[in-house]
Amino acid sequence: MIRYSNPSLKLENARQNSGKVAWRSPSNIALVKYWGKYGLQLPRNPSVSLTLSASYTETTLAFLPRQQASKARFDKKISLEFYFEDQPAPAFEAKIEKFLESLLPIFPFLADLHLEIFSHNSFPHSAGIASSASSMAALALCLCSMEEVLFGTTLTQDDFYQKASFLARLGSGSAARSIHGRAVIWGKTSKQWETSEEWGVPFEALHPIFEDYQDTILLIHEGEKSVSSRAGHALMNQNPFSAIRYEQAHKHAVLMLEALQSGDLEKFIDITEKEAFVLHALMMVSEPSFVLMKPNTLRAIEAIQFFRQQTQIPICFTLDAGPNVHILYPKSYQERVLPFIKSELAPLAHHSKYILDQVSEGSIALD
Ligand code: 2P0
Repeated sequence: MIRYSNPSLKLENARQNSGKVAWRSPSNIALVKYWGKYGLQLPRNPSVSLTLSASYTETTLAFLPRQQASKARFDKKISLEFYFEDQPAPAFEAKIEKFLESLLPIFPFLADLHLEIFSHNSFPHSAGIASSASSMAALALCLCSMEEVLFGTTLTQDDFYQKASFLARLGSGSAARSIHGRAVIWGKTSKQWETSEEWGVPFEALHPIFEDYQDTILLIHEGEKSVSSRAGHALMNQNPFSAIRYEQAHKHAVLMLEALQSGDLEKFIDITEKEAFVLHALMMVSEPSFVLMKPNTLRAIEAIQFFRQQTQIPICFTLDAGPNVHILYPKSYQERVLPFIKSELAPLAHHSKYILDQVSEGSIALD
């Protein structure tokens, strides 16, 4: 039984049968990493993230009865046109089509519609910034809004976001966390916080220092990764260190939430950097092993740690599944940190490029 399935959601029962909805969803950066999954995109350990703002996907979903669409496909379960950056994108379209097909038990009305999806990112596709989180979150929110347009509002706001996070997770695990703003937990934690493996929940007790925390993303290397996240997750099943890792991640999640609540930056930095290192260490001991860091990733890490030691400024780094370096620091230190980034870190980046990002409110509906 799939959660949220409702066979009565047929187009013949809809209040109106066409419309257009749009959402902007930001990317997120994990502090405690999701790496290893089971079943239907369920995480092997809890993860904790900060939601960003400058790096986002905007998605518009237009829908009308399949019978009325000139470009409708009647040979497929889902009739879809997908445009990325205003161009037809067959590879993405195939992925989205498969995803939407898997959602037919939840949204039976998809079978009777023709969908046009337009999506674009605020960051270049080749920048090496994960777009699956922001794009799947925006799509999931569009689907939930479409359901409201068709059948009226039946969910509370909290339940609406929970459902969107659940759907986003089915598309891409980390997308479950991009629905909400600020700090988000996904996966069961051992402490008092109410969390779920099926959707992300906002961390309500966040210390104000993190509400506008800075994340400057140093674009060390642009281009496709040699190993996809999907393949990386799968390799955790045979990784000899996986059991120890999952136990550690549970402990780190609790410690991280404590730091996020108390504003203890020493603890925050300690766990954040350990998590970045362990993620890449797990890749290096996978069978087969792989390395996603580049020489300049390590140079940047060394420079950040040296700068922290010299200045006592609470700056630290984290890494996603790729070579780019996320530089994290409180906004109040921006004036002292930016000259350091410009002079010492930017030269390590591809074409000296970096993105100034910060923690945000989360996804927003667009007109
Ligand atoms: C994370 N990453 O917690 C971890 C840390 C990358 C490094 O989640 O297969 O794109 O779509 O569920 O979410 C990247 O993996 O993987 C990821 P799928 P996803 O952010």
